Amino acid sequence: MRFDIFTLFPEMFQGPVTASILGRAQAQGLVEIALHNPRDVTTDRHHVVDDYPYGGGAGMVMKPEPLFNSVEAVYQGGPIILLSPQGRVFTQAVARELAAEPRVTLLCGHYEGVDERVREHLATDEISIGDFVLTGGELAAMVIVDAVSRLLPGVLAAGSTEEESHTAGLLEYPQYTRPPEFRGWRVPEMLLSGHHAAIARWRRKEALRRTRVRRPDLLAKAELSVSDRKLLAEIEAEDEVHTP
Ligand code: 9D3
Repeated sequence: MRFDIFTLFPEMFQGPVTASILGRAQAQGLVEIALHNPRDVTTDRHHVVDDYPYGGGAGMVMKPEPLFNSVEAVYQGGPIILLSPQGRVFTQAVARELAAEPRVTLLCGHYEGVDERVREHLATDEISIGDFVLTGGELAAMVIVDAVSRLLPGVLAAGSTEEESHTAGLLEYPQYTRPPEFRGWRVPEMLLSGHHAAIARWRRKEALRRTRVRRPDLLAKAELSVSDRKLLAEIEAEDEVHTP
């Protein structure tokens, strides 16, 4: 899969795309990340990429021409996503949608925004990563590249995304590693028992318990089996004992 990222600050991407799992995925040829700076295609003396907003107001707006020209110079199909606070919110479902594309183009805005004609006539999609304000679309683009790349075949160790589909829609169960006692805090005895079926049941129950407390919104949407309902009933009964 290939990502073409258009940004005035390509250096922001150096760490995240070369390190760790993304770095290895690129070295293996599973993911290709091409960075493009719209400033490089400007032909005016000062390589201007932004200008004052028509009608006045604070801040600068990204000019349409450098973005259109730089995209058109390399575009070979696929969605053109404008990262913007006004886009549809990025979720795991959107990540799965994008992972099915052979090429994705990401346009990073900076300053107070981009000329509306980019949104109307260049972008095919608009995505936000959540309701908080960033200084630009670069970190949002990195979030998307990371979340999408790890879904591609071969990027993660075998089995990692398998377990994910099994626990989809729930928070994760607590994890422990050695030592069995650290500063007097013991690992739950169940996990040391070697009783695989009982461990699986304990983990499922703790995932349900945690989701119920922290993300009741997720629990309401989750597809629960009959045994999940039984575990939840147990959790609710345990709760009765502790709440006066
Ligand atoms: C919401 C504030 N805007 C109205 C004054 C101005 C503005 C601030 C910051 C416009 C763009 C930005 C930069 N943010 C992004 O480009 C961005 C973003 C974000 O801020 N939050 C979540 N997702 C995204 S995707 C791109």
